[in-house]
Amino acid sequence: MKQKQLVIILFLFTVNTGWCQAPNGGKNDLDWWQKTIFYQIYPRSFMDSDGDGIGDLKGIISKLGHLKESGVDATWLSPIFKSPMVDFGYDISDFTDIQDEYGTREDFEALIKEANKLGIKIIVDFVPNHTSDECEWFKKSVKREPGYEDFYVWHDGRKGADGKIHPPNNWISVFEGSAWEWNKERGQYYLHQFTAGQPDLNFRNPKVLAAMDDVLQFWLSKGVAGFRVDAICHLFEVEDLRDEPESGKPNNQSYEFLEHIYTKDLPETYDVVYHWRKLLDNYKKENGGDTPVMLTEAYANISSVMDYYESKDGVQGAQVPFNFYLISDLNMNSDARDFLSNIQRWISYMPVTGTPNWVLGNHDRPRVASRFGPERADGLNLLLLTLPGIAVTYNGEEIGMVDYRDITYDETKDPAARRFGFSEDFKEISRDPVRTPFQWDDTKNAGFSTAETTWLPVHPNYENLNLAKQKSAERSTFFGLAITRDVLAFKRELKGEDTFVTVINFGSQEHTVDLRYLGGLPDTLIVAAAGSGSIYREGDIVEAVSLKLSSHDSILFRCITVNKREETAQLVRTALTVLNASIVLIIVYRFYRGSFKPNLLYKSV
Ligand SMILES: *[C@@H]1O[C@H](CO)[C@@H](O)[C@H](O)[C@H]1NC(C)=O
Ligand SMILES: *[C@@H]1O[C@H](CO)[C@@H](O)[C@H](O)[C@H]1NC(C)=O
Ligand SMILES: *[C@@H]1O[C@H](CO)[C@@H](O)[C@H](O)[C@H]1NC(C)=O
Ligand SMILES: CC(=O)N[C@H]1CO[C@H](CO)[C@@H](O)[C@@H]1O
Ligand SMILES: [Ca+2]
Ligand SMILES: [Ca+2]
Repeated sequence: MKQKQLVIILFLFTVNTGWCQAPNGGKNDLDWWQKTIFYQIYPRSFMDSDGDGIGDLKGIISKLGHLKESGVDATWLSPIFKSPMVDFGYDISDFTDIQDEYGTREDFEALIKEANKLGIKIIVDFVPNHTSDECEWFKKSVKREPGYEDFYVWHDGRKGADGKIHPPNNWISVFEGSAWEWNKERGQYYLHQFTAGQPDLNFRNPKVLAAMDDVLQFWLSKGVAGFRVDAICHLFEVEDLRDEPESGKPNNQSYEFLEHIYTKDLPETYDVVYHWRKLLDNYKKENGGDTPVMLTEAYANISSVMDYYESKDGVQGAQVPFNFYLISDLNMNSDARDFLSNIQRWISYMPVTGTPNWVLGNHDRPRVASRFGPERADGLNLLLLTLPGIAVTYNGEEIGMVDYRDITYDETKDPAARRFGFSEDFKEISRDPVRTPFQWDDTKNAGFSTAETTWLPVHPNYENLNLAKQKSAERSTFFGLAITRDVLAFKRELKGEDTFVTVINFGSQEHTVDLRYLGGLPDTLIVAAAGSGSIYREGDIVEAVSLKLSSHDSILFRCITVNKREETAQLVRTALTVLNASIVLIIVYRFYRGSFKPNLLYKSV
């Protein structure tokens, strides 16, 4: 029942909002990033090519075909740069080199080349807020080398009543405990909003900004299609280092203990984002090629998030300020009304020039199947892929992977969880359950690695839940036909379900086609969904023998037997009420300002 509700809102939404009309008149003037799926790869857990139990770049290259088949045309990689791995790559010691266990710069160049051959774009993670404490910049700053003295946020500390030196204020790190660490060599505290191994850069120093600009230029010149900007809302802190007020929540070590009004979402942050957008735009002006994109990660209130799109005066910012509200504001108990208002809220706040985006998962949050229930995973995937705008998903969600909650303390790697110690409830905090290796097939380690032990254990459910199994089920029913050079039609026969027919006119001319070429169809078909430019509306009944198509038409039909027709027509008129878990096996469509994009979804078992 819940899935039915989900689909109803999805359908109403896609059909009834202004988003179905392209504001600029055509569907072809959409830029590549406006009609794509961004698929996040967590490189450590995606595919291991050399049997050391850790995923790597060559592994990713070997699995690009999966992305292609899944309809993914842009992928963003969690950090692959040199790092002591205190926070699994989010502590970078060299922003322009590749971590040995992931490969080499040559491997990265090969990845870009191979991906581009398949029409897949590579986006890298950009972590500007902090470096590793093993970064050369930090080492130089510790030594107060000229030019680097103020690269980080240093402070003498304050003398307490006990006569001892204490941190300069009460700020707490996202990973708990004081956000300040004493550095003996320099004899000062440094700020770290994350682990002590991740000192915050001082963005009030123009040299820091320039150094980060260079990092962006470097990777652009290597052919990346853009950047996913990490933890952007933590970029600035107030200059006078005022104490933050208490929130009223318990546990004075926990991040929630304080209201983060002086360390998060500061107005200066936005200027940096607008500055980087200009850098990307200038890069394109000077070098041509596809538009480089910026995707920003900020968990913040909605007005703050919207400012990442553009300034009050229309200065452009990130094309994709991640919309985390499907993650943060919905859960197991959410119903159709909750989803609908959540979706509408984003649209209501978004600037008219913006493109909506929908994020369902990442390497920090429990998996969709674990958050909403495994039986709703398909419904949520369908929602994600059919909402207007950009879908952002995390590797493994396409097969409905679930969190592996039984990782022991000994096996736990996440620093945020390890600091709790054995006795504490590290499981509540750990991000490892969502980071287990991708489940490719039912062979050893789910086909991820030939190693005896993998860096995180493979979920034991892999024998039943894996891509190969889902694909073999999926493939058996595909039948396609190019009826004319312009018109692609295919039908999907699903066990125990009605048959679905997809018709796409790729051309700009009108056509009249005879769908009976597909074989085994009834004389009449019912329109289940149609693009905004179509003359058809859901619930319309057409003759299979002569189907009129307008230019660039795209229609999804449902085949019904004559005696079921009235009953089903009524249903379809209301919504695609029966599009439930099993029907996700069909190729689903993304309704985007009138353009359809087929995306292959694998059914979770
Ligand atoms: C934090 O709480 C603990 C336990 O309640 C207490 O002992 C400690 O003094 C508190 N620390 C601060 C800085 O308030
Ligand atoms: C959103 O956050 C910003 C920055 O912290 C704050 O100034 C603003 O008042 C907040 N708005 C709402 C509606 O809470
Ligand atoms: C929907 O899914 C259920 C099981 O999840 C299945 O029994 C049913 O046949 C499916 N189809 C329809 C049309 O409800
Ligand atoms: C979702 C995400 O990327 N989270 C990252 C935010 O930044 C911190 C520190 O760099 C990481 O630990 C998180 O994984
Ligand atoms: Ca490896
Ligand atoms: Ca900062």
